[in-house]
Amino acid sequence: SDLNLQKIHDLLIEVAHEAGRMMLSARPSNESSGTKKNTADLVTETDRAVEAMVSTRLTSAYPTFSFIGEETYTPGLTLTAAPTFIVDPIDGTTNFVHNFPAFCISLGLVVAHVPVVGIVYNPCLDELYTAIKGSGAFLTRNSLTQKNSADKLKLPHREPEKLENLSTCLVGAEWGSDRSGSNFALKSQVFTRLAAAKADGGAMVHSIRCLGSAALNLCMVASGQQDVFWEGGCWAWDVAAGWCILLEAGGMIVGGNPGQWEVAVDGRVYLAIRGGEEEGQKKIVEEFWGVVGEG
Ligand code: LIP
Repeated sequence: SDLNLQKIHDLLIEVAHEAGRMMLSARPSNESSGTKKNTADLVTETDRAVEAMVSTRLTSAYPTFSFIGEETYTPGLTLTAAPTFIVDPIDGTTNFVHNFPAFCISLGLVVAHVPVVGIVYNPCLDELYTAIKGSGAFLTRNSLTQKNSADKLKLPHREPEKLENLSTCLVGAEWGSDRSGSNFALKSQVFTRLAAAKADGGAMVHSIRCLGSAALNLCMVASGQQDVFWEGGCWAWDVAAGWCILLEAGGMIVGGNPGQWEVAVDGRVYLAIRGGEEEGQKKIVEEFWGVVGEG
C-alpha cells in the first residue's frame, strides 16, 4: 500500500507526548472518577479529554481512516479492513487514579486487521515503546529529551535465556474489571494453577505480576522484562499497539482458541510470549494451556 507508516508513527509520537502532558497535569481522584460497568471499571475526565484530543488530531490528519477509541466505542462497532486508528487514551486508568506509575496511552494503526504501527507511552517514566511492522521495535527512555537514535534501544534489550518451561517464567496476569461468574472462575483458575506447587499439577512460576495495563504488559514481554502475559477480556484498544511492538521484538501472541489470531473488538483471552526460538515459544503455549485449561 502507499501508506507512509513512518509519517504516521512520527505523528503518533507527537500525540502521545501531548497526551502524557495532559495526564501528568491532571489531578484525578476516586471522588472525581466515574465508573462504567461496575465499581472496578474506572473512567476519568482525563480519559475523555485525551481521547477527544487524539481523535481530533488523527481524524484531521487522516480523514479517510477509521477511528476506534475506548471511550467512544459503542457495542456493535466492528473493525473493518480499512486503515483504523485504535486508541486507548489511558490504559491503566485505575493506576492513573491511584497515582501508581504504570499507565500509558496506547496508539495503534491496524490495516486489514494487522497491527502495523504501535506507540505506547508511559508519561510517569517517560518511556516510549514504538514499532513499525517490518522495522523492529524500540524503547526510548527519557523520550522527551531524546536527541538522537542512540537513545533508542532495539527490543528485546537483553538477550533472554532460552524459554525452557513455565516454571522459570515471570508471568504477568490481570484480574481486569470483570469479576463475576465464569469470568471470575477463569481468572481465579489461572492465578491458582500458575502459583501452585508443581506437585499439585500447577506450574509454580517464578511469580505473577499484575501491572494494571495490558499495553504496558505487552511491552514488558516485548522487552524481555517479563516472559509471559495472560489476560482474559482484552479489547482491541488494549492490545493493538502492544501487539505490533511485541511481534516486532520477536514475541508471539495467541489466544485460548486455535485458528487465525487477529485483533478484534470483543474482549478476548490473550496470551503473549516473549522472543526466543519458536520451538520454546510453542512449548510454553502448550504448557500454559495444559496447566490452566483453555479459556
Ligand atoms: C485496563 C487494562 C487492564 C485490564 C483492565 C482494563 P483501562 O484498561 O489495560 O490491564 O486488566 O481490564 O481493561 O480500562 O485502564 O483502559
